[in-house]
Amino acid sequence: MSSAACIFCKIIKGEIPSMKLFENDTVFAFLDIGPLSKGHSLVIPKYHGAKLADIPDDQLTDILPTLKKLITATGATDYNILQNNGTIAHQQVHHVHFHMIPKPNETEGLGINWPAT
Ligand code: IU
Repeated sequence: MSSAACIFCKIIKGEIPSMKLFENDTVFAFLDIGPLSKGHSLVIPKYHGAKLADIPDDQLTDILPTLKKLITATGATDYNILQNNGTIAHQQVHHVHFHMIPKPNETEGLGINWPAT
């Protein structure tokens, strides 16, 4: 299921370009266009739904393993996983997405190393 008007569905379909990091049958991962830190990335289910409770269980199983891949790829040792649902909760894009936000070590910095080894 996808929504013609949804910007993240357009990113999944390649109609809008993105810095893609990973893709399989159910998930798509890419760099956030407005990063809060270097390596800030998003993991989204391909199934279109605005909030987590809208997504079938079998469309969510690859989300956490993909977040782990991004953590490994950035080399992040400290990071936040964030997932906003609803306008009051500061959700701006109404297609479920999980943020992976590295908290950089100021002396080392962070680079992206992809694919993860
Ligand atoms: P939020 O959880 O809905 O508040 O976060 C939306 C995120 O989507 C935000 O960090 C944006 O920078 C990001 N984003 C993006 O990466 N690419 C886009 O085309 C759009 C938003 I629109």
